[in-house]
Amino acid sequence: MEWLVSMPKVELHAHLNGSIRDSTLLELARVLGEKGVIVFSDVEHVIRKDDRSLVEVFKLFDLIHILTTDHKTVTRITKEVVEDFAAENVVYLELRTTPKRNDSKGMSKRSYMEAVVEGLRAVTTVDIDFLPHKLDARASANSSSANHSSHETKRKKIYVRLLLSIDRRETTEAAMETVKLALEMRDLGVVGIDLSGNPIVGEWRTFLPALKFAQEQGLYTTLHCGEVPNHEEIRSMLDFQPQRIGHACCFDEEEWRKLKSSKIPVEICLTSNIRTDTISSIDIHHFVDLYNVNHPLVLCTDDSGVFATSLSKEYKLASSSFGLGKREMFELARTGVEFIFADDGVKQELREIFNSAAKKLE
Ligand code: 6MZ
Repeated sequence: MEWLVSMPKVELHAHLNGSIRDSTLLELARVLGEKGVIVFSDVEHVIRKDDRSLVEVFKLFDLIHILTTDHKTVTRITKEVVEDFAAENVVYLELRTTPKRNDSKGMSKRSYMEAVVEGLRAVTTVDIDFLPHKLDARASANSSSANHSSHETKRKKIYVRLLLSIDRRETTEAAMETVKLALEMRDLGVVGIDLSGNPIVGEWRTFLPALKFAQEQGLYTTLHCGEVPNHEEIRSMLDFQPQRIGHACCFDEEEWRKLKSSKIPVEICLTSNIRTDTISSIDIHHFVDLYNVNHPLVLCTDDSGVFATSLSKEYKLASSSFGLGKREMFELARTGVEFIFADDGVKQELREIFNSAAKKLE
């Protein structure tokens, strides 16, 4: 496990509110319990439980959102989540979150996202690079000198970029609002749009106008695709040609063929799929087939808090379940760099990080 922790890794599928430390959730629940907003003893066991069905997971998210949706907390959890990923040598994190409006807290989708960005600025345990390089030449210069010094002082550095999620409960207008916000926040590190939320809720065609607009405007898109066997939707999503998809669990033969010929990279979330029973057992996980045919893949956590996992644990699970050694796991991590949504400058810097780590493997 030690080498999997120390190896550089990229995380491309992590939901902010799914990645919160249990200790933070319990602390927040205790405070709201004291204020009489919730009954702490009712929620404590829900937070502590780590084996949930897909339906229970979405109930838990509703509870988490009650605990976290104020500006100060959003800033806090963002900072903690980034620091936790950096602590296990994630060198590039694409963090996704659903911008939320909460009138009782004076929160708009924009102010929610500003609180997230505040959380990125608040990161202290590592150097963080979250602004696009081409728009911020000075930051880039600073970051490369920080990079240089980080090499000398061994201070860690993490690149973070943001994806704004559209929740499947939302309307076309609300989805469009999220895409417009993403466009306005490109200079603050927003690189794309994700479609997520309970897969049995909502219709794909509701979100299509907003997703098409995002693509036309040059935002990257990734879709939760095939978490349930909705074949019309899966085919239509593949026709849309997003830059990546998440999960790809419930595909039929025709859809596998379509996916493989499309070469769309798949964000694989092993523990999440097993815990939610989307895949009945690890030895029949589609990772194996996709890996064997060399389909673009990246291992991800999905919700490290909700599923009590970490990216290193996901690598360990893949390594032990599928018999992959050190070199193979390293190459798997390294290819993830090719599927990131950040600009080519970041990609190049990440390739260099992996190149120098590769020398130590030999
Ligand atoms: C689909 C998921 C998900 O956006 O509030 N989310 N959507 N499938 C999954 N697999 C288990 N896990 C998380 O983070 C929480 C939100 O991310 C989506 C859900 O919409 C959930 O409410 P944010 O930061």
